[in-house]
Amino acid sequence: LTLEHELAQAIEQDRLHMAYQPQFDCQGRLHGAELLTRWERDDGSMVSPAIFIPLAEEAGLIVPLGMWALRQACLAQQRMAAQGLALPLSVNVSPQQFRQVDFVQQVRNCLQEHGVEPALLILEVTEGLMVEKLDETVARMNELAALGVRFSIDDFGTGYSSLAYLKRMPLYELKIDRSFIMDMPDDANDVVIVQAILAMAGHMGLRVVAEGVETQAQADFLATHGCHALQGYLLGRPAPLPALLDLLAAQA
Ligand code: G
Ligand code: G
Ligand code: MN
Ligand code: NA
Repeated sequence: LTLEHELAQAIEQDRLHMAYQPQFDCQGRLHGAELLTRWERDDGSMVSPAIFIPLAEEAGLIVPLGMWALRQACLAQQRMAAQGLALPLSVNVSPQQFRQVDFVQQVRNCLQEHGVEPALLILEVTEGLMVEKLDETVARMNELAALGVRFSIDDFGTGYSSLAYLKRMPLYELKIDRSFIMDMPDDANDVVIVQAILAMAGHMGLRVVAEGVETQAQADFLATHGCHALQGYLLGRPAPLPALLDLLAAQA
């Protein structure tokens, strides 16, 4: 059995797992969570998403995998609602999934079936989405935004997005890539880049999440410079849903 076939089976048989990484605002309040797919093989070994996400993209499995992830977000919202809780959840959407003709319909159905408020769903897209068919991309984003779904640009700063294109998109948030956060605040170049992103986002009315926050010095710098939310090992690792529900219930 090739790794590709194994992955196809794991998706089909609902044997992937979802991890939830919390995001906190700079006052320390839980503000949202990102869903990160995990794959444990039958022999108990974990396959890194750095391996299986590109594999899924090459094998055309990213569409069913992405749908599975979207459904996990809706199911998680259902569970939270049952406890009187709500928290925006961010799901990664690869360009291939976004470009499916029925993507808008799939998202709409998934929200409706689970009775989920669209504003509680944040779709994380990458700058790779902007490389081609920009008019179609923007039109589709607008359709989803009209439903109330929100968009975040993931790994911001690492791709090829032109700022002119960014301005045309119905965006809610930018996520500063971990590579810019890693060596802060010691690296003067990274400090300047992060400050520039924060200033630009502020002028564009966008919220900013910093990814990969691992040290208190990074968190302090980001809070001081107006970053809205922090995600990273300093604040919380990706963990199963019950851990997130406990965090949320504890501050309700
Ligand atoms: O923890 P981390 O190793 O989970 O994730 C590595 C990469 O895999 C990240 O770039 C993340 O965006 C991506 N990833 C994780 N889960 C999903 C998913 O459900 N769909 C897509 N498209 N990418 C994912
Ligand atoms: O979707 P994206 O490419 O942003 O995926 C986030 C990735 O970063 C996931 O692989 C997640 O497990 C990982 N991650 C989250 N927080 C940290 C952190 O503080 N440090 C490092 N090194 N990785 C992190
Ligand atoms: Mn992401
Ligand atoms: Na990212």
